[in-house]
Formats: sequence, structure tokens, C-alpha cells
Amino acid sequence: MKKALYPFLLILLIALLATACASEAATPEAESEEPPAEEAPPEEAGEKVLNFYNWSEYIEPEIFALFEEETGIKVVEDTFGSNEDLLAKLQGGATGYDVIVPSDYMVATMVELGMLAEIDHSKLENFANLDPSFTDPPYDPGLAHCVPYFWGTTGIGFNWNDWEEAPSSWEYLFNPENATEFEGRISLLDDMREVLGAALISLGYSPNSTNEAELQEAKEVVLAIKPYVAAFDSDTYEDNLVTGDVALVLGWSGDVFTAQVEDENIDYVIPEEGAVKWTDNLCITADAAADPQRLEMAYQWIDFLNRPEIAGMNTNFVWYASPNAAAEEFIDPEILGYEAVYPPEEVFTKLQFLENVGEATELYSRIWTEISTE
Ligand code: SPD
Repeated sequence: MKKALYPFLLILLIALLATACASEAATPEAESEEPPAEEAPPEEAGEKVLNFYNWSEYIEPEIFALFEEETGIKVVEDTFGSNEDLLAKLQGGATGYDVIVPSDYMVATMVELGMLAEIDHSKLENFANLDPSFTDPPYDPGLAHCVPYFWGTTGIGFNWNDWEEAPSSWEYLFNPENATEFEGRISLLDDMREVLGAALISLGYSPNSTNEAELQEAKEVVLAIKPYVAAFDSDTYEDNLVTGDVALVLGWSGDVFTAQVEDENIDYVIPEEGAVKWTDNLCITADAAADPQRLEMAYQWIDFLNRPEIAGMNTNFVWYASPNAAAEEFIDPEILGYEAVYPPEEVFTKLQFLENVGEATELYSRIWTEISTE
């Protein structure tokens, strides 16, 4: 054999050895019970998937794994930042969502539009765990369509490092003189009903006003502080409070409390003039209800979330109040005793739900667009 052939033979030998090792390594995989995903797409493998459309950062992630472990159903979560975004997405033709989480007034709107299934309470073993004060809300009498998931309030988040006294009136947020102190460090929710609702309350009007003159006044209130507003943001304001990028926010109770866990100087106040209270609700889409398998999985998911220990675990993570009375024993006593999460009666009476304002929704949208573009 010519010496010149040695390198080629060596390469051939190495290649043969590598192939042998590779096929040995592949053997156990080939014998494993689970075929690689590319050989068996989820549908063929019978993988059960439930599509959940939820507010951002609004579930203890471990719950997905617990549910899948028990039922074999994989929950795929997608998130939205406002009720209007949720509605637009569904009206835009998204038919794949099984369980969605609209707030009170949006439940009423979606029922009117025929977008939600009726709920058969007998399919929900844990329905009885709900606090009776949540079982007959004005937006969904008798909970015919949805099951409340969390409830909370919309108020003012702040950092004690910036304040000597709590900013306990809407005046603190909407007063431009005050706002100049926090130039660029104010954040408002990216949510037309919440922002205009707070401005309306600050003026002494109903947050559900359909009166154009009142809404124009509310618009001026918001525009007056707009130069000092860093962002209209519903997703990251709690992080920005922690970093100090914002000093004053219009925010949702639990989001601000999760910021407080990071920095104890952060606090939340429900203004003395009153504020918006809300529930977010687990609802089955009409699309899912048309398919018996999707419908069944949706019931399983809603019922699982209403198990006392799961609902308790969820509140301990997101810091929003649970409408599930049986969950109380699983909720951290610190959260239960926190008046800003579970407001006392005298504060509770000053809270109002946002309502479906019907045709005036267009007026709200127009004013919201004017605020955004001015
Ligand atoms: N981070 C999720 C917060 C969800 C709050 N939903 C409030 C809706 C009020 N209309």
C-alpha cells in the first residue's frame, strides 16, 4: 500500500467508528416510548392542548405544570394588556382561544356579541367554593357565562422615597403642578376605560359617564399631565416603579404589590374620592363550545383554577384578591390582612365597576385616540 493512502484510510476508519458510536447513542432514543416530535405531530400523538388568553403576568406558572401532570392537557398561554385588545383580537378572527379572561364590563359586551358560551355550573365541582358576594354580579347575572378569577382595584402606586404623605387623592396624579415635580416619571395604564374612568371620578363624575361634555373634561384632565407622562403602559409599570424610572402610577392593585415585594418603599393607595373595582373572569369562547373536546378541556381548566389550594397558590403569586372563599386557608395571612388588597367596608362602598357603555364606546375610543395623538 502506498504511504500516500494512509491518511485516507485513517479518515475512513474514524468515520466508521463515529457512525458506530452515533447509532449506538441513538438506540435508546429509538426504543424510548416517546417518539421525537417531528415524527409524530401533537395532533397525531393525541396531545391535548388548551389555548388560554390571559392578562400578562396573571398566573402562577407552576399551575400549568400541575394541570398537565394531572390531566395530560398542555395549556398554551397568550397574553393581552387591555379588554379592548382582547376584543379586537377575537373580532379580528382569532378562533383558537378556549378560555379567555375579560373584565366585568367586557363580559357584558361579549355576551351581547354572542362571543361567550353559557356555563353549565354542574360541570364545575369547585363552583361552590366561590364567595356568594361574587355569584350574582350586575354584568353577568347568576354567573351565566363566566367564573370570576381575581378581583382588584385601580388606584395609585407610589414610592415613599418620593412622598412625605400618601398621594391619597386623584388630585396628586392629575394635578399638572404636582406632575412637574415628576417630569417624565408618571405612568398611566394603556387602557382607555381605566384612564378616562379615573379622570371622570377625579372630576366627581361617574366612571361610566356617557355625557360627551363630561368626557371632554376628562380628556382635558389627562392631556394636562400628558407632557409629564413617561408611558401609557399596562405591562411593565410595576418593574419601572422598582427601578425608580417612574414615581407615580395609575395601576392595578396586585401589580403594585408585586413591585412592593421587590421594594418595601413602594405602596398603593385607593384615592379618597373612590375608584374602580373590577373582576377578571374565566370564560369559554363560543368557538371552543362548538367543539365537545375543547369544551370539556375548558371546563377542566376552569375547575382546576377554582380548587382552593390552586386558587390560593395563584393569589400568593399575583397578589390579587381571590373570589374563591375556600381558597382563604391557602392564602398567605399577610395578603389576607392587607387592607389595600381586601379593602375594608368603608373603602369598598366607594368602589364602582366599569360598565358596558354601549354606543358611547365609540365616543370613548375617539377621545382616547385624540389623547394619544395630541
Ligand atoms: N398583570 C395583570 C393585571 C390584570 C388586571 N386586570 C384588570 C382589569 C381591569 N379593568
